[in-house]
Amino acid sequence: MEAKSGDSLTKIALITGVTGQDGTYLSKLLLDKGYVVHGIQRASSSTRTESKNESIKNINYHFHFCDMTDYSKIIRILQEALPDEIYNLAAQSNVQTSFDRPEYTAEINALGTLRLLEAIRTLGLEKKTKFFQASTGELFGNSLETPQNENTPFNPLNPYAVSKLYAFWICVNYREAYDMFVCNGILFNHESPIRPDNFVTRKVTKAVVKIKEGLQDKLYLGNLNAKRDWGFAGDYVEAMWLMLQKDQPDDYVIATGETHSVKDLVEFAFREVGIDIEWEGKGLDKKGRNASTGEILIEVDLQFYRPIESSLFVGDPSKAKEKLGWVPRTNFYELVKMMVKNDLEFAKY
Ligand code: NAP
Ligand code: F7E
Repeated sequence: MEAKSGDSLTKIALITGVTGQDGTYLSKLLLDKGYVVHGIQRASSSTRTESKNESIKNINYHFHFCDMTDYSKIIRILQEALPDEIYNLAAQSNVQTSFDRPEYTAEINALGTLRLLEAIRTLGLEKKTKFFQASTGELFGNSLETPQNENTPFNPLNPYAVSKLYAFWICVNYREAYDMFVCNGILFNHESPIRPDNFVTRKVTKAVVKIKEGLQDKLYLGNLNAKRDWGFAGDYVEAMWLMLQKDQPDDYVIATGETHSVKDLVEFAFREVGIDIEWEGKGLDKKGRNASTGEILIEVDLQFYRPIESSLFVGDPSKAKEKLGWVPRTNFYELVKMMVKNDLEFAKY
């Protein structure tokens, strides 16, 4: 099937997962740059409604209902949009959920990516359309190397990471086999005030504000010792765009290069509302007290532990810095501050 190719100076982008955290930031970034943006969202969005994404009010924004399982619909959308750039952000992106729904996770994350790549080929868009794949630092799993870079071997430790491993390699395969412009962004954790609260940063900042306001008694968490490399989503979508502006496709680690534990995150977020935390006990018996009142505010709950996980992630973004000129602008403390501030504002209404 041959698609007609438009010949306009205005660039056209297609974003899957446009209702998600990154989709929201990326659609704004591209619209601000003058792109026409086509967004794919599910008919029944599980996390957010379309009204949360301000971009949809822009006249250059067009949305399409489609599930990543629906190949014929994907074909029709690509045929209509004829995108210069595709950003594949749609995913079942929660690691914990992937243990409960491994097959669904593979269906969307692995085969969904394949469907998009095949649609590009089927429509003869290989030379027109550049493709960004939202890959993940979770690919590294229990890596012996710290920090992890583009040459670090993969060792995924959960169904989410395994599904993204397939997506990573099918992208490399289509790049090499069909000479397509395909980039993997190996993204480490990135957060924002619109991060859903089934991820630990938002769960913590929301709880901190509710506890401060007297609306919640305690915060129950899983592995407090896990260390993650947390950056700001607004910075990471810029890296996605930069990758597709290069002449040659490549894969890049996008990370801050710093790591912090969940315990650090909790301490810092509470400090932002004027509460100092003191810890006592070990493992499942570990508790965090309000240092002034002695009240127990944090407890560990086994249900938030994963069957297996890496205790330490930290990425090395040197290649992105050198080749893309990308550096993270927001550090961990600024990020947590931003999230707590947003939740405090929200608590007023
Ligand atoms: P997110 O907030 O969970 O957004 C995921 C998006 O995918 C949502 O728009 C969701 O739609 C959509 N989606 C889920 N299942 C779908 C389906 N069957 N058909 C169509 N759309 C579907 O994720 P994010 O944090 O923005 O992350 C964006 C991408 O980067 C994901 O691929 C994620 O795996 C990857 N990534 C994220 C991080 C991170 O720390 N944020 C790190 C590494 C990689 P609904 O709104 O309908 O649920
Ligand atoms: O967990 C620990 C948990 O769910 C972070 C996704 O965007 O980044 C994200 O995956 C850490 C883990 O994110 C709770 O065990 C402790 O060590 O916020 P999270 P994630 O699993 O790192 C990667 C790079 C992605 O690609 C993913 O799409 O926090 N943790 N206690 C907890 N985590 C949660 N969710 N809830 C807790 O109560």
